Amino acid sequence: MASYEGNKGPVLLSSGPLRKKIEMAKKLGYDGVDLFSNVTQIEEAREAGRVFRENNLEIALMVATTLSAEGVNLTDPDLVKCENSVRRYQEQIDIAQAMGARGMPVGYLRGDRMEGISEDAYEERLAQSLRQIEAYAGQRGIKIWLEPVNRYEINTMNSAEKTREFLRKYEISNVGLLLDVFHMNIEDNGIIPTILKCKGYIGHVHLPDNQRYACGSGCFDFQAILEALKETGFDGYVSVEAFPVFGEYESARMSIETLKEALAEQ
Ligand code: LER
Ligand code: MN
Repeated sequence: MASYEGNKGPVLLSSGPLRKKIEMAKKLGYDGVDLFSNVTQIEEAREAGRVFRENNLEIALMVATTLSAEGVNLTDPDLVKCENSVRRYQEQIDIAQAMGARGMPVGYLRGDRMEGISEDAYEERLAQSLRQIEAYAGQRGIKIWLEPVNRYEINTMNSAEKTREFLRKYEISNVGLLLDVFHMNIEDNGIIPTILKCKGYIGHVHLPDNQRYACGSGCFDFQAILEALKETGFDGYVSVEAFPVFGEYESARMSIETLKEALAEQ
C-alpha cells in the first residue's frame, strides 16, 4: 500500500518519493501495491506505470484520491450530478489503464444514503452507476470492486453479506467485492464464515490486523483467513491496508513476514 504524497489514512508507505516506496516494497518481497493516486494526466500515469514495471511491481488497485476530493457521489439524487460523477470516475479509469493498474475500488464514492431516499431508490441508482462504470472499465481491462465499509464511515452497505446480496440481486456480475477484514470485523458475523459465503464474488482483499495496524501486531488469525480465501478459489491480491504506527518500513516488513508465514503453514 503506497501513496503519491503524505496520506493520513491507513496507508503503509505514505511519505517520501514514489520511487523510494516502490523500491522498498519490492525489497521487502511485495508483488504489488494498492496505489493512492492523485494523478490526473495520462502522460504522468504512463510514467508512473513505467516505474512500477521497471521494478516488477504490479499496481493491484488504484485508489483515485482526486475523486473523493472533488465530491464524486455515484448515488447523487440529482441525476445530472450523478452522471457527472460517473463521467469523472470513467476519466480515472483511463488513468488506471495508462498506469497498467488491475482494478479500482468503489468505497466512499458510492455516497451516503441521504434523508428521504429509500433503500430501493439508493440501490437502483448505485446499480445504474456501477453498470456504466463497469462497462467502461471492462473494455479497458480494469476491474471494479465494491468495498463494504463500516457504519462509522458510511451509512450503507456496511457488511460484506449485505453488499454481496446487492450485487446478486441486481445481477452486477462483473463487479467484485473488495473485502476489508477491518470493516468485516465490525459488521459481519465472523470473518471466516463470511469469506466463505462470498465465494465467487471476491475480487480484492484488504488485510490489516484487528486494530488496523500491521499484520502480526494484533489478534487476527491470518492463517485461517488465507485458508478461507483459498477455499473460495480467490486468486487476486491481498493487500495490507494499515496505519504505519510502528514506522513505515517496520510495519511493511512485519506484515509481509506474518502473511508469508501464515501461507507457509497451510
Ligand atoms: C476505507 O475505510 C477503506 O477501507 C479504504 O479501502 C478506502 O480507501
Ligand atoms: Mn479498505
